[in-house]
Amino acid sequence: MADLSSQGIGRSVANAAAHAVQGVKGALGVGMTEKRQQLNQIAVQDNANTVLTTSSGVPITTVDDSLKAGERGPTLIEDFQFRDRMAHFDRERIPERVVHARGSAAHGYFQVYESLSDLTRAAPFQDPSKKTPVFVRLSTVQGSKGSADTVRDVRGFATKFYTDEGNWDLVGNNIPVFFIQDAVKFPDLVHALKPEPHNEIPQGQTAHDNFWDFVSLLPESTHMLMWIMSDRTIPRSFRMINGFGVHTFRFVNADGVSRFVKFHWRPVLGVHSFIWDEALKTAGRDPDYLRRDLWMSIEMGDFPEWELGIQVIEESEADKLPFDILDATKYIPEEIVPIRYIGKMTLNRNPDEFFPETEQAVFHPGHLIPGIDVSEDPLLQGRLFSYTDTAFHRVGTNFNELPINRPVCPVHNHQRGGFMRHTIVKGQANYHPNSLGGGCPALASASKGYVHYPAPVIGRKTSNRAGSFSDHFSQARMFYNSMTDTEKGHILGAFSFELSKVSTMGIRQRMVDLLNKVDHDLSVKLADNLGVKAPEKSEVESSTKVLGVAASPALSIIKSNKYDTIRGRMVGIYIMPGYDSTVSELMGALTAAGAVPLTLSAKGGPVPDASGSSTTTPSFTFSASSSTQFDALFIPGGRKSVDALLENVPALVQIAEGFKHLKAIAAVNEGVEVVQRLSLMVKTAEDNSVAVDYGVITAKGVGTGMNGKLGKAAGMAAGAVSGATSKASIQPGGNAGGTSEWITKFIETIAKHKVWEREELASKIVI
Ligand code: HDE
Repeated sequence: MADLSSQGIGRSVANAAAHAVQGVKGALGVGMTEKRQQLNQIAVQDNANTVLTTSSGVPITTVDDSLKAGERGPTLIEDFQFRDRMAHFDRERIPERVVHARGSAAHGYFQVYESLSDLTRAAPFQDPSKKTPVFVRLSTVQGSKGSADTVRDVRGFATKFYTDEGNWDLVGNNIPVFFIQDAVKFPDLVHALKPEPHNEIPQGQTAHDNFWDFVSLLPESTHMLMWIMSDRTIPRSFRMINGFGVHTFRFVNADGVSRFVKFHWRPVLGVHSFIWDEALKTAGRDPDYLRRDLWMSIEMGDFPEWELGIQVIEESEADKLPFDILDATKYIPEEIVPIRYIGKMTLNRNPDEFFPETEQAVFHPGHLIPGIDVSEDPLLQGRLFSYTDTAFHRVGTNFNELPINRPVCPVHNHQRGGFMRHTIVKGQANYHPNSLGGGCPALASASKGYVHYPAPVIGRKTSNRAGSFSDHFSQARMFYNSMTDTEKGHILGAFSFELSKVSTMGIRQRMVDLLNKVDHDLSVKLADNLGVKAPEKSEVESSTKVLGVAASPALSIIKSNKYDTIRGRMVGIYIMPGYDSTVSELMGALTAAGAVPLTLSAKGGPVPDASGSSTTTPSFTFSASSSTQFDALFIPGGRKSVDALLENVPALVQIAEGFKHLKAIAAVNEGVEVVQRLSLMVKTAEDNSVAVDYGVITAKGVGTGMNGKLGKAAGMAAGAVSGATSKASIQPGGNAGGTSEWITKFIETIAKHKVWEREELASKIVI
């Protein structure tokens, strides 16, 4: 969504200016995190005003022809420049990650709200004035490195905290539970969900026989299946996903007191998802959609933010829970242990280069720091081996020396050698204890160094699984019961889509029978959709609660969101020559509210407005764009513009599709005819009135008559005055005579993300 309009250019100019300021501040290291300063010192180089050289530094005079014996003779092996270029090129690719191969990342910082020293001695949680540098990689799980972004899949949410006491990696997902309870099963899980071994199909999805064969035989995966069939696996933006540590970890304070802790990331913009048809279409139209959205928001200075939440459980209390805190298929409802939000993370810088930063980044749940320890969760335990093991294979023995993985604090140890070793350690003593090195590096004191929490270990060697890991359905039921009817409909739709792609009917039947243990009604409807036998109602079904909690509203995206901002929302404005002044008024108000207005038209180049006194250069043309790029759509007035729009099928299809995808739509003055032309079956405004019907805002007799910059300024000013449009939060009904009523209604509807009550009506729109 590179924004090529004048606004966009304006923004990039402002941005270039910001970058220039950043550059100066950078040179002076002002406002830079230690990590950025370190990267600038040890790795980042700028090729501007430089001479081309070989990798051994020899200035190169030509790169167009190899050295040959005669102009038409054979290439000479002595052409070291040829060999230098070709040999390195031949080895550019490293193995992709065995899972989570497709990902995007950004730099930023974390800041705690107040010291947590009573709970933990971990460095990021001590000093509220301290900005701890972070690097965050967001990924899908199943697809290969080049797969599409908006597939239905779990999202990885891996955060590397560069602290003064070493790197801490919180390597989580956007789903708080997992498929399996013990890591030993991970290779089977990944083989089942990945493309099938005989034909390497499908890419980037679980809708195939192997996956459903595996999970339908593995009741412990039922809770996770409910989560992945919910809208959480089709996110609208990486900026709008939760993050969860999944496992139970330990917080250990300076007195060595340990408490169990679960980690949560809550996006400031709220959790928002596509609807399935939108995600499918976007995967085809723009495989880089989520990567581009993250990149552009940061380039535009609209920095994504998450609050970090913790659920703390006294070790003595853990056994009172009706499920095992070491079982990663279980979630602790907020009703039982509230989430305390303790700090905020802001991502404010894109990588300078993808490969050395994002591709070579190694996240490892075993990268722990004093004050944070693991639990005996058997899923986590296995991960403590796998991540470094796979990094040695994928990146190399000395991966932690690579700039992106290197801690910002000093590293001193007796590790030596290994491929591509960077560090040169002076002195002869490369062992501990030593006297020839003055006993250095010396051991840290218990108060300074890492001390594993001496958790009691009870029992004999066994591969038996604890009985407390057994209940696979209560939480799956609690999750389903926490959904709104709209969300339940989406879960049924997702199971139906996925299992209708499973050719083995026995697997379909098995899944229906398994889900009968979660919700009878769901399994009966699914059986009907899949053409298999509907199961009998099973006994356990309706009763069980989780410690008295039958449903947790926090699990429902629709129930738990605040809908108080349109920050970072993309609004498509459909103009043709002759559009009226409502365009600038709306653009001003949207910009004031932190949204991104983007114009599109039939052709590129400046488009004159009705007064002919000002023009707008569209960001996109109708044929090179789609409504799936936008969160909301606007059709302005202007006789000539609307007459042309009514004849422009690509534009009409986009608007109808936006209606089908439950987006807020506004149309004013003559623009209302477009809504009527598309027979969207909604009530529209009479003369000099505003109407809102199924999230379609129409108005007649509106517009300041002021075009161009003046009109926009008026819109921004009005917006700021009425408070109906502020970056912080939208004041429903706020319209103290500032912003036009239709704009306020439009913005309130955009803030709702989707017009869920339109779902039934929209399903009748044929496009
Ligand atoms: Fe991973 N996981 N995983 N995983 N995982 C990897 O490490 C593994 C699990 C997660 O952006 C791999 O560097 C095992 C749960 C993320 O670079 C590998 C088990 C959760 C990422 C690996 C799990 C995750 C990975 C592959 C079962 C959520 C991407 C490439 C026990 C809490 C990190 C790599 C990045 C990556 C192993 C289960 C999250 C193979 C053995 C549960 C976010 O090491």
